[in-house]
Amino acid sequence: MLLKTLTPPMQMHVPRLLQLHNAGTEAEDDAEAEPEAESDLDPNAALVAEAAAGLLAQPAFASPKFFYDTLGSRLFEAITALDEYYPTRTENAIFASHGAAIAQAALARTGAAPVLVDLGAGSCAKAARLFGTVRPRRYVAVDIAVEFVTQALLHLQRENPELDLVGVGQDFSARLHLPAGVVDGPALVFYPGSSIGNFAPDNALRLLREARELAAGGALLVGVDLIKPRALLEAAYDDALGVTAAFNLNLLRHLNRLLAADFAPRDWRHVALFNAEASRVEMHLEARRDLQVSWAGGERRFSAGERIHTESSHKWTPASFSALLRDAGCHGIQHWQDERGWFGVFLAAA
Ligand code: AVI
Repeated sequence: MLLKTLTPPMQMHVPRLLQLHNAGTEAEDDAEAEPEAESDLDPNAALVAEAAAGLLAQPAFASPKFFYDTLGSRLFEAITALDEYYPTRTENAIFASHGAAIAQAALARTGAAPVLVDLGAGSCAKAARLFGTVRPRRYVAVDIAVEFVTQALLHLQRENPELDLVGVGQDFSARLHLPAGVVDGPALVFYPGSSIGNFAPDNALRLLREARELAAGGALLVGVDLIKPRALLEAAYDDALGVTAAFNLNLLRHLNRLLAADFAPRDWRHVALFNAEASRVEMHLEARRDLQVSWAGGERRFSAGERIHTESSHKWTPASFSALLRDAGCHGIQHWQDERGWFGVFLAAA
């Protein structure tokens, strides 16, 4: 017979989970604010209004946040395992080779035991790899997907029973602003995965400024995809297996649910191209034929070849991203990159 030895349960901190959305936090700050519109109070109504406005725009667009329903999140996980999609594995390799040096340099800026703030935390796996070297006294996971991050934190709590864990549900694409007291000393604000590239440069600057303020004299640690030959970039966003195409087309299924729309994914084609002038890979959905799409409260005709712009993924050089960090008020910038110079991990004092 197999006997299991059971160890007594360890003392655990229960993760604190704070669910916020940006309109709510702004209203708290501004007692004189106008009464909020219905869409400011109901995050779902705000998403519906945002999605419908994008479909009616000329040219039409949809925010990349509409990729990430449950299937979309799984498809993104699959993308990170593709041969063509180099960013995730290259960033991992940089941390594997230089993780100790990066942590040491970060702690030189924040002091020992910083608050570690993880933007777009998701499964929390990337930040968890820093726990051993950075030894944060608190880990704050910020993500729009509250349920996903809650599950991840509950799992992390079992592995790290002594660590103070906080989850914040927030769409920081509009504004990054955490509740008072969550960051109560120098912080290391971690934004991996080249997600900063999904912001247009003026918005990336705004987010970095907010992250610098949040770090309160600590530091920012940001993963950034770098410019490389067009063929490599376009293959990374249009893989041979069609996983990225499915990820892009799945946005239409998400809009169907959100807006009660009648998009037929088969009527649309995935397009990925490098726009060298704007230094970004763009993803679009292109109508295969003349068609009409309807949703609750709206409709639009699309001609064959007409596109919905679904994502821009900006690519930087070490010099241009360092300049952006300086414009955001950071200093003491260092960066580590892989041997091919495809991806950079930037550390900056806040
Ligand atoms: C999440 N983000 C950094 C990815 C990117 O590379 O821009 C999203 C993605 N889109 C297509 N493939 C991956």
